[in-house]
Amino acid sequence: NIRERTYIMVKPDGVDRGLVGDIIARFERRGFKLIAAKLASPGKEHLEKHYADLMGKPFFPGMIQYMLSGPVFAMVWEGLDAVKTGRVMLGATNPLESGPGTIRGDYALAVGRNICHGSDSVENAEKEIALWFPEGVLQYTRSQESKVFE
Ligand code: DAT
Ligand code: MG
Repeated sequence: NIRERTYIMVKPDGVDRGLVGDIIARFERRGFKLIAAKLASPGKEHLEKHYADLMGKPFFPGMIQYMLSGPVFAMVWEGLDAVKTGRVMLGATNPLESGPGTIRGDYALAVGRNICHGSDSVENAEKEIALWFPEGVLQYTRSQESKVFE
């Protein structure tokens, strides 16, 4: 689906380390279309909603504290197989298992400081987009679309 959308977020460590531009550039040059983006300082309740599936895990409180340590950069990217391809570009959850060339494999070492978030299914992507962008996303056509998609 060339209209598939995924929610990608640079976490506080990534923003603090100045990696926002690089992460945007990777998705742009791959051919994905940016349809929403903002710097945000979500509260605890919002983050607990985002990570609701992980509530009860031993690392959950520490992970929420880390997510509250500074602003995040929230984005929605659209394009062919955006969810799965986005996850491949991020790398494995544990950066020690992320291949070089992936965002986590290039910039991170610790699972609790892994720089970025990406939706893990189309269904969760739609939920996350609604949670982070209640104001909606944009629709527009790029001039080079036919050079990127068949
Ligand atoms: P992902 O972010 O790859 O989708 P996830 O949804 O399973 O991974 O977990 C969300 C985040 O929680 C993950 O990016 C980092 C943190 N996390 C996961 N497992 C962890 C662990 N064993 N120890 C510490 N933090 C962990
Ligand atoms: Mg996840």
